[in-house]
Amino acid sequence: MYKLLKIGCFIILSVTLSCQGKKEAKKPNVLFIAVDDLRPELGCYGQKQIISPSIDRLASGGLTFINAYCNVPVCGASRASLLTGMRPTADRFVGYATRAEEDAPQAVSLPEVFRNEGYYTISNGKVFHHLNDIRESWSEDPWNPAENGGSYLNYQADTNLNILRSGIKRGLPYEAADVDDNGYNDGLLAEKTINDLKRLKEMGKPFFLAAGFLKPHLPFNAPQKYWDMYEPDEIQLPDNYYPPQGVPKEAMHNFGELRSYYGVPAKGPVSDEMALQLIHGYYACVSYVDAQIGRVLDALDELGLADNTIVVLWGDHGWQLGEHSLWCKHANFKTSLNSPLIVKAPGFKNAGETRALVEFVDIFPSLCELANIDLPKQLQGKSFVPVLENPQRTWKDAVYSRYIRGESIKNQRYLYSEWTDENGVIQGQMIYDHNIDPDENQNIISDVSIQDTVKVLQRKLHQAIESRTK
Ligand SMILES: [Ca+2]
Repeated sequence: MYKLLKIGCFIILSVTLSCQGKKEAKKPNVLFIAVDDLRPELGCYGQKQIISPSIDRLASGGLTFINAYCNVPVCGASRASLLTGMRPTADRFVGYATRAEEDAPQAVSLPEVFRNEGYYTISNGKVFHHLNDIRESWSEDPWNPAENGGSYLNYQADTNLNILRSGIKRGLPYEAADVDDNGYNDGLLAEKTINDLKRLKEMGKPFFLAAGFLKPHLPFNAPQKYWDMYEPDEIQLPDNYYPPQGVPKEAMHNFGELRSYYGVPAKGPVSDEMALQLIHGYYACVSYVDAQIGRVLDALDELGLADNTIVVLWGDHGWQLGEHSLWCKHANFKTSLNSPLIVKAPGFKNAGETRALVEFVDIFPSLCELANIDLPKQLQGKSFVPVLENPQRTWKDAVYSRYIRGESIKNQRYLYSEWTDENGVIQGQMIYDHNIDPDENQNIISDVSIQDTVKVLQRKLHQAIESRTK
């Protein structure tokens, strides 16, 4: 009798343990890859000139969102919005140096939600703009090679180091140094992330591992070999190296960020020679960072973690590489707002691309749904998991972005933006028809035939602005 009882207890205990084991095993890990200033100029976005085999490989096993829009086209604000799942307003998530914990003190962050569910959470590189923002998000101190003993400028060439030492200005906005991958920050970041993957595997807990790569943010510094991947003769200025016809002045800017570097004039256009070097340098940085991402993805495979890990890769906003005669981000054009987003999740075999409109506030609820985690109250986006299930399905009819006073609404066909003064009086408007003008060269706001469309978009935009103030 005692023996039977003992066997019975053993069976019950075994079943309980194995169920717990199963439940633990089902919790997917998250590899959360942010890439600073990466625009969707990648092979998997149909761009032929760029060399991005690692990101393309990730995309081939996941879903590429062709129409992903950031909610605010500047680093700190975009990240704070994405990581809290809340939209920017006139008072919240405005500039590059946004602190999420100051602008949204009530918010629980995306990694914090996972940490509260028993995940081990790690932040490497640039995830929040400030390393210690919402510190309770992370199981251990966040680490960034640019801050832990390094620098964001990260120059290695004497020319630039000498300019920097002179104290006149930063160095040039680019450099090609004869160093190996770990000679710049992102190589070190890949190495730390790979070591963390090994450590996390040993630990055996579900994890949320964030790797925030620092390139292709200015300055465009990359090892020489990545510059050598591109023939200088094949680098060209964009077809629309001029402002759109009929553009309101509010839409344009002076690309002050670029002007803080040596050799860039205080006003007016950069020389064509520098423009081509900038494009070449951006490409070199994309290929450099792509190779570092490849190292991390290889490690994920080799450690046998890939099958149970959600991989999400995003660039925090777009970038003008001369389009509209602009450089940098900070604008309401598609070139600043349309951003890369690739998601590979266990159990979803629909590799390919989707044209569904999604926005960065949707990432938070999507990752929660994929990991079966309850949503915190503050979220203002919508999970796009149904799009992972069926990439062709009808989805959001519009997405929204804002920058300073410019408010934008994008539907499948149009991108409409408006700027108002303190009293709500409209100062500038622009609308582009992406069906016939995907590069946004002609603002058609004055066309008689577009006025009804503008009214509809305006009404939706104003309703959205009112609803996001919480
Ligand atoms: Ca950025």
